[in-house]
Amino acid sequence: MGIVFSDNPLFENWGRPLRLESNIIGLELVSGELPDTLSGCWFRAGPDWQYPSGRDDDIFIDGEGMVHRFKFENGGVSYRSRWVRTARFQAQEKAGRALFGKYRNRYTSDPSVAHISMGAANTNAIFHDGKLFALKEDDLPYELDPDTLETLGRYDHKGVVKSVCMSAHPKIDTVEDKLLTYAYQAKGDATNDIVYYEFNGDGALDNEIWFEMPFPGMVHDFSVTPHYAIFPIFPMITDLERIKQGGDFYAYYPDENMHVAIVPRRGTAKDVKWFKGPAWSAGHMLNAFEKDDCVNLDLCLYEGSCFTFLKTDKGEPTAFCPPILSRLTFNMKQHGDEFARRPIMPVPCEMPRTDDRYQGYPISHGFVIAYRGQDGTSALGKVDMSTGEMKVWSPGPRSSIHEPQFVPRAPDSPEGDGWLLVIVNRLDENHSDLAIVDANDIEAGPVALFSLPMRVRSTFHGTWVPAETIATGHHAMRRML
Ligand code: V55
Ligand code: FE
Repeated sequence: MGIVFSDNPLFENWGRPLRLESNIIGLELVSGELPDTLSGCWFRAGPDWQYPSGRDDDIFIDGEGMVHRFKFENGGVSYRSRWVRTARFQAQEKAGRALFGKYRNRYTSDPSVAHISMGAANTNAIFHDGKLFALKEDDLPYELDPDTLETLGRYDHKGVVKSVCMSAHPKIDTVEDKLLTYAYQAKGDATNDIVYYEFNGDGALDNEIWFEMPFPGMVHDFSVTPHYAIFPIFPMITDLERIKQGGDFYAYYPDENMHVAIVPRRGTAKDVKWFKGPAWSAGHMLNAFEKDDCVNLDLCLYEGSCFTFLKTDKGEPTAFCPPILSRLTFNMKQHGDEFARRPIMPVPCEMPRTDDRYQGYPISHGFVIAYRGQDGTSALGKVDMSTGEMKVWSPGPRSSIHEPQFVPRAPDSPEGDGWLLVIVNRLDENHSDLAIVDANDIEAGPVALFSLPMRVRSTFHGTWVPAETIATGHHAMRRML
């Protein structure tokens, strides 16, 4: 029989499934010198494809999760990658073939796995309460051994979690040592329920707020400030009848609105303040902060569908629109439900990140993947949040980067003072590099550049975990306000 992937462009060139579990002890240093204060692990997650699906409609946000770890130790860097052995992965491994259907549509799966979650654990890797988790928003977290990356099993937060799934975009408060997270469609496919959870540093549930969205939309990411949790709900909607008939999990509804729920972190469902806007969308939030009577949310905003592979509710294709870093401003004292929007920076960008110690507070800089060509190349961008000016480090011709990771120089260094870790794809050379860039001077290029002998297949999101946090199980960063 053999393994044959479809001729979907998704699987061509850089997208070719890699399906490789790696262990490289000591990456090759190409140039520069590793800063000697870097000690810890960078965990990331991304999709790969365990088996060909036999369909031609696979999309890039599907595929079985692979966790990746760059370990910075004793002046060198090692790399390891492992599949997440989800229930889905194990069932397919046993059968020796793909059993699960199209993205999130359980009705297109093999009947033998109808009762098994489709969760692929492919979106993010986080660390809290001494545990490493691989996340996908349609399933509970999978716990992994941070040392071996072996899968330990599905995690329900010591039995307290009643939602059937958990977001892949929690916020970790690395100063208060808290996990702030949520689930959407939290009672199952196409349900309107959102639940917000706060967990303490010992994993105990500290707060839980349930409320309902106006429709079962997509809530891929959210944001937090000291007093609020902010949930943008986009008109990419799940229709149970459509998925039962084998249709797509989300359709884009251009005649619907985006909604934003601002939830007091110590409030209840009746304290939620609602705002409403055009049929815009976004995957990812940069940051939010409170100022005077307002909550500000900075995000990579699309004036339409953020996914070109989605169809509209009428089955028409969706138009491409660029992600523009924008600020939405919500006045918490006003009576109406409108909000203001202003662009921050004109260059399309995605995967926005910050010095995460300052999530929820006004920040001076954001770090992004900046898209400047149509040829698949990209660059590292550092955006000045007060002027909108962007500084760029371009990794060179025929190269692209993964989401950057900020690492503070020290637990108490000022905001934005630290390093950026960047995986660089050498698109024509079939391998990846690891660049370490000084966040204070990204235009100077990497202070250290390491080379891998193979590709790191594109990853979505990840987390830096200092060696001390891995050892103690607790986050111990400082915020200098
Ligand atoms: C997104 C990503 C996903 C997903 C749903 O970027 C939405 C948005 C990586 O997987 O399943
Ligand atoms: Fe994401």
